[in-house]
Amino acid sequence: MIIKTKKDIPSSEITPPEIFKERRKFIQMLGLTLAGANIPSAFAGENKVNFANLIKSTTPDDSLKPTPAELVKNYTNYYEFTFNKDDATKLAQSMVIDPWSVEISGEVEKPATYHLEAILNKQTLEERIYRFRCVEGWSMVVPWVGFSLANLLKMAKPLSTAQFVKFTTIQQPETMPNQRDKKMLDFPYVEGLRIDEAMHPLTMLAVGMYGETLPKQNGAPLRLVVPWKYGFKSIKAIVKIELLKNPPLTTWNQSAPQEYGFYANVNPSVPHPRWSQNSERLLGSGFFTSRRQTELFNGYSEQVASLYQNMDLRHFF
Ligand SMILES: Nc1nc2c(c(=O)[nH]1)N[C@H]1C(S)=C(S)[C@@H](COP(=O)(O)O)O[C@H]1N2
Ligand SMILES: [Mo]
Repeated sequence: MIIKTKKDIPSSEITPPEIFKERRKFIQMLGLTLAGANIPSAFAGENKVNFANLIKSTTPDDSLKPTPAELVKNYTNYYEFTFNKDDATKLAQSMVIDPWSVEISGEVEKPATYHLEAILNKQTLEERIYRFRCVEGWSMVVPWVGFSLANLLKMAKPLSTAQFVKFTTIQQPETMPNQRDKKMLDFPYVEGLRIDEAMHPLTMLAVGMYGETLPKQNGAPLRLVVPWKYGFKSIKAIVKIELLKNPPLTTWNQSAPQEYGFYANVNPSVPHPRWSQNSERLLGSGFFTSRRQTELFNGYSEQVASLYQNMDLRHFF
């Protein structure tokens, strides 16, 4: 079992019963046992309540109803395996994700390679319900479980020269057919953020969703989630995080620079060269339901617009 939790919060008294129950369920799903009355602290807690409130106050309530889990688990983009959204669920099951470690290097005081357990032992997991908008024009609402990327980056002590963060997906050609055949994209899959985007409190690393360990097809055991950017920025199965002076070359930007920018902020007024980004099909909303209007920054303007104050978003796409 790859996911361990801290065992140092003494009693259930401080936790509202609902959350305690969910936490118990989550821990059981991870195959962990509760030692006596001790509650491992790595799930939910106060953060979950507070964070959910924060998000709900800035997005319409009805649209934050989570998309049915079965849809999210069976309609995935994972190009290392397939270009077909229905097939990754099955194909990704051959991935080997235990043991798992993540290298953090570059412009940091303390470069290190951490076992995933060591990372999680230092984190309090939170559930965060985020909108997720793919550049192809579909969207979903997902209750992710994870922690702020900033928490992990701080462990490595970034130097003042660290201006960008580069993320790399695992190379596992034995289980990933399109890596073997070198099809369509240059692998490994690489993504990147500016340092202030990476440190933003909305930016998270997810290890679970819907109160369960992250399914392999959704990016297990560790993926990025950046809710105000198009889905391709939310890179799966991360094994390397590098802090850099200069912007990294990212997979989609490199393969089609005129179609996929480095920033890739959700923006209904900047069309993809081949289709409008004005609206989206919310998964599970039904055949006869009209498409929903896509929002600037995917609805997170209040939290992130200040990051782009001096940029013309029509050009930096
Ligand atoms: N390594 C890797 N990460 C990836 C992808 C991929 O093909 N490989 N697809 C991206 C795209 S295009 C989207 S929309 C989201 C989809 O996440 P989901 O399949 O969990 O819905 O993952 C992103 N992260
Ligand atoms: Mo996507």
